[in-house]
Amino acid sequence: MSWDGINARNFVGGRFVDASGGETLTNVNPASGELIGSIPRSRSADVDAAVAAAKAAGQGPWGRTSAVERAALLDRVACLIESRLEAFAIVESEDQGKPVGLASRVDIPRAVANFRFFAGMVRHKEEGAHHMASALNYTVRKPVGVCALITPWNLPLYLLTWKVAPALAMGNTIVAKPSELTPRTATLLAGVLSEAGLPEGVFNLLHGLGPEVGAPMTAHKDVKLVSFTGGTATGEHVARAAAPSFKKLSLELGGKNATLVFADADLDAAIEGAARAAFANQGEICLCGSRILVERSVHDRLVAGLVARAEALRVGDPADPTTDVGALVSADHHAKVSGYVALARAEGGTIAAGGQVPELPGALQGGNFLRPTVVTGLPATCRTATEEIFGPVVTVHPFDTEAEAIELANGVRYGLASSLWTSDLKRAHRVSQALDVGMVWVNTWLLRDLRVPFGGVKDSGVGREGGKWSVEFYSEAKNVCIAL
Ligand code: TXE
Repeated sequence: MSWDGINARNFVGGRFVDASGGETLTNVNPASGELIGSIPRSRSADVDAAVAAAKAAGQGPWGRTSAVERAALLDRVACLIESRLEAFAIVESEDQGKPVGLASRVDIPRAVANFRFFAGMVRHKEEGAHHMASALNYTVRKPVGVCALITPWNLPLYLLTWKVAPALAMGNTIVAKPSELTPRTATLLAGVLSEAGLPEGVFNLLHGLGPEVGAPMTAHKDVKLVSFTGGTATGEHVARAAAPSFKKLSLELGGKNATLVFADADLDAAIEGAARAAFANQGEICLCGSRILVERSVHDRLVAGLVARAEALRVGDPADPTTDVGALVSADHHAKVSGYVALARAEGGTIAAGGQVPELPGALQGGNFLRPTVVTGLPATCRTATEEIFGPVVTVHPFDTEAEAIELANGVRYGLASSLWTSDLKRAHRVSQALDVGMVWVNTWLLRDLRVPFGGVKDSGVGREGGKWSVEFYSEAKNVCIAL
């Protein structure tokens, strides 16, 4: 790969380049605070160049490739990432702070799966026909054009490839912007796409800050589609910038997801599931269950089990394969999450587990670590229990009736996902229907089938991606009506 392994580079028109102004930002290892390289600080001029390259590539041979050719290319990309899984996992862990074991087991295999899945999807895609007495309609799906793909720092390669794979499968061209906090696996991906034979200009990558690169991308007149995953406040800016030129838009934003535990649940399984939902990836997943609503009769048992699990988690060096919880992504984010622990105390909560920075040896003392934290005794309506914290902090609230549980679950501005633990099948259906969210898991959490719709309601976003929803989003339907 034409990449030195340290510094992230832009990739424009098939070449690795620096930002046109030569400016750079620093890339810091969140587990130590040490500098690990530099990142191009791109500006509007770089956006113009990348969009021009993407537009030209769409008008070239790429625009005439068949779905079968594109599927073969995606399969080659999947194999190349898979063959370097360990290198990708190490880089992801160093940039993000997540345990390398998690990156090897989940993030990078999922990136591989995204390419394989959309290769299969486009290979087997069917198109519609509608017969009339005097005519035949058939509907084809055409590429949308230049897609701006903007991704966050929590699952860097996983979320980027969730957008890149279907966008390429449907014949589009891309300008991608990963988070400035986690730039390097996107740079590795650019090299892999090129090696797999993707024509120049089809995939372009820009690094830099949101307002300086993301904003001009979303407003650019030649960008026809924007897919954004990130914070809700940023999502508002993106929606405003995209609106005047009527771009296709998908926003996957924040969450404050409820884990609902009923007394009839298998409590051991529920505790295990609730702990995983609270602390996986340091709680930095939009789907994390950051508030647990539990039927009062099992509240104390659940809290005891959750505290025991939280305390058993090994917090420490992300490079150690036995680590369960790594570092938060940045010092700023650590300050934000720690601020919520202080707020929980001020709001009258009891810190039943965690709440403090662990003592770690050597360079790790400069890292952004926080012990998995369980807070009890807070009203479910307070700020700690309703605002997105996005860290290893979970609040637990008792309820008395099913109706109250549903009301509490729906009582936040977000509506991304819920997980529900019960052994009563009728209750499972009833509560699932009543929850104002895009996704419900029953007696499990984060079990993903790439064919199903992914996305949220309320302030958690607009639109769905996944399976045929991605195929539709990353293409334009065109109907042809032929008189017979
Ligand atoms: O995300 P941002 P931040 C939540 C979480 C977190 C908060 C803020 O609560 O604490 O959001 O995180 C780019 N136009 N989530 O500030 O800013 C930015 O460079 C276009 C939830 O780090 O939303 C990055 O590439 N793009 C979330 C991407 O947007 C802009 C994951 C996301 O960054 C831009 C991350 C602009 N004006 C944070 N400003 C989830 N849903 O998974 C920034 N960006």
